[in-house]
Amino acid sequence: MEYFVEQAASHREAEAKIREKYGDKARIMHHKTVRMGGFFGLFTREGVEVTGYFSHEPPRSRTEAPRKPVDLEEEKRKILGSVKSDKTMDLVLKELQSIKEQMNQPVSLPATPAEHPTLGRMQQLMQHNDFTPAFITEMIKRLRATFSIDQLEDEETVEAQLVDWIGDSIRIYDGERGARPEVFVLVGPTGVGKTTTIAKLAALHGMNGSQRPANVRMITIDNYRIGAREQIETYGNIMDIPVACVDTAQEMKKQIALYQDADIVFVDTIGKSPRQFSQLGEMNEVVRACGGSAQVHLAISATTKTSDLYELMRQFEPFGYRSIIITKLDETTRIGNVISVLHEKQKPVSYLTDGQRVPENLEPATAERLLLTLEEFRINRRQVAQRFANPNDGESNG
Ligand SMILES: Nc1nc2c(ncn2[C@@H]2O[C@H](COP(=O)(O)OP(=O)(O)OP(=O)(O)O)[C@@H](O)[C@H]2O)c(=O)[nH]1
Ligand SMILES: [Mg+2]
Repeated sequence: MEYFVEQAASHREAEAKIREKYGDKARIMHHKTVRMGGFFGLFTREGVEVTGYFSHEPPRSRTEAPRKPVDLEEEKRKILGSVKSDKTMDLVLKELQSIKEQMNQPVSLPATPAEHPTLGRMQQLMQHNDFTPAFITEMIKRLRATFSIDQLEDEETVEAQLVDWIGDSIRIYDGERGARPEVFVLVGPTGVGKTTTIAKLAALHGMNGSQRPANVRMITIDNYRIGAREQIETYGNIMDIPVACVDTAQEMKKQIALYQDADIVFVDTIGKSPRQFSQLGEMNEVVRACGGSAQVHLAISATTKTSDLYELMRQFEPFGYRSIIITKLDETTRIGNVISVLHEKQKPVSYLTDGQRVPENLEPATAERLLLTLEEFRINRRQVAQRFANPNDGESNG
């Protein structure tokens, strides 16, 4: 490799000069505007100074074996021999540094280049579905390590594998049974659909249409918002399920004790934005009064943007939530960011909701249902159903 510094009146002229002198393999590293010509600073004109290098080696083909480690001393001698002026010394040192870094890379890199068109397409598909950069990087790395260049030509197989891995990344909450009554608490930000989801859950478990109707109760600690109490009481009246309202930890303890005969107690909570931190703390006091065996679930809307998901999950962490309920799946077509963040935080999903209708628009979470929302992926429904159908099927309806 040899270095050069050339000056010319314009960039185009400099490039032509370089091509003529050093050929097509010449590479430009740096260019800057300089004053040229004149006498003692007078009558100078503006021009460009271009620094670069050219190599005598033939370019590497894509299928060529990984390059052998560079002999650093040899390269150093060659470069120092070719240095024409002090100006290039900095660039030479930088180039040496990069050669050194190349040497520190593992020599046995996978034979598959990152830019294989199939990998590019998989990346685009994931980006289109709003998967996070960290998730995309993880999956592309895995594909690269799994498939040879030849195998990457079969895009359909690669895509099917990617869909499987996305499915595998989704954890499904397998519930906890034993405590009686089972206390199911739903927390989450304002307007995410907590009350509607509590009503849907109560209907799913407690109404006559259920396989085995359970003895269900509802408690709300949402006494602050105008109309909140009426909202849940209306559902209770329609479904003939008792509803109690509590304000304090003391009242919650009493109410749970009164409901000892129930199978499941569903607890609706105050919709607070995570920024209203102190109120979240107060609410946590009341939630704790539900007892140690209460299961807390966090409701998040499928439309939440990635940064808010991280923030929400962090702010509600003190509640010790066991699973996530994804609401409003009907309001977005791109949920890659939700799948990515849940995977990163290793949080399982328990239920999905996809509309306002009670109780229809609720179902136990399955990776299958989430995979079917992916846009533009070729999804083999039968294969996905076989592999990712509800793991809790066959148990009681919840
Ligand atoms: N599109 C759609 N709307 C929903 C879904 N779930 C709830 N909603 C609607 O979202 C709005 C808010 O629902 P609520 O159940 O009152 O939400 P919340 O979290 O209890 O609200 P706060 O108690 O005020 O925090 C209502 O209009 C619901 O009908 C859903 O899955 N999809
Ligand atoms: Mg509510």
